[in-house]
Amino acid sequence: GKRAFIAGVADDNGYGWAIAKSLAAAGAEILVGTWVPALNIFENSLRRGKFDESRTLPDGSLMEITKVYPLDAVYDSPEDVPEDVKTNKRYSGSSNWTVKEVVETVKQDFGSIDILVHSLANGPEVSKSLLETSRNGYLAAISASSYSFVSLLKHFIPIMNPGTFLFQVYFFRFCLHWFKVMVKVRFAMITGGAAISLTYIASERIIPGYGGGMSSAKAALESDTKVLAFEAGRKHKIRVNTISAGPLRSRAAKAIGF
Ligand code: ZID
Repeated sequence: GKRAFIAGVADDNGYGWAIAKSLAAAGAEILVGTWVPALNIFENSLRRGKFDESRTLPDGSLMEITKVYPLDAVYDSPEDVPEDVKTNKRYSGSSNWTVKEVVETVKQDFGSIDILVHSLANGPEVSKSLLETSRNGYLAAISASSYSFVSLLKHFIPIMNPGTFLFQVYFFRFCLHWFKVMVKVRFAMITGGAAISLTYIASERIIPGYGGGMSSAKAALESDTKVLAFEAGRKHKIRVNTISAGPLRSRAAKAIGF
């Protein structure tokens, strides 16, 4: 079976949770990365069975989350963490939650993963129009929503199982009379390591209300997906994609007021 790490699960309302369930139903082992300030509530709710109903898979069994990793994807390594965050009560109770440390811990625990899911975003000034957005708000949106994917992929790649290229041959027409066989050959990378993130159409079209630099962050995420697919595909045989999501009443969407 495959092993998936899903970054950005802190309750049972978001895309991360739904993706985790689909992967679990398909037989994958599930690891999740949960934002440090949300960790306690999430773990307590899991333990108390609050998610048992929504953990139910199509075959009636419950999705097992093998391990929950505390994660703050705006910090790459401990040196990047400012003093006030380090000493913050919500952070000081957990350890090894920077991207680099999370990947090191996953490596120690399991050795490798096959699937990386990035289902996280944060824009502190999302309710402000772009014209009203401060530099800090803009950079924070890009850091949490775009660079977090670059960072997670960069750190996970060394422990991601590479894909293999497969020749696919289709006989899509066979005419006995003429002995005419038309063959289509495709050279495709269809197995192994894959990374995916979630984006939003506000990257391309004007969606009033999706402010604070979040539209910019999604535009960066989409462009990065192409560049990273090229780089990670060539060098490491890992696929990189993003899905432009429809509306889902998650915690993040409620914060935007959508
Ligand atoms: P969610 O709240 O379940 O997930 C976001 C997670 O990110 C939360 O668990 C946070 O704790 C976590 N997080 C925030 N900051 C950090 C950090 N620094 N480190 C680690 N974790 C952090 O919300 P979700 O499921 O909506 O979001 C998942 C992904 O889907 C995000 O990339 C969204 O931008 C994306 N997405 C969601 C929607 C939606 O409707 N829910 C849409 C498009 C994309 C969308 O906004 N019409 C109107 C709106 C939309 C689509 C159509």
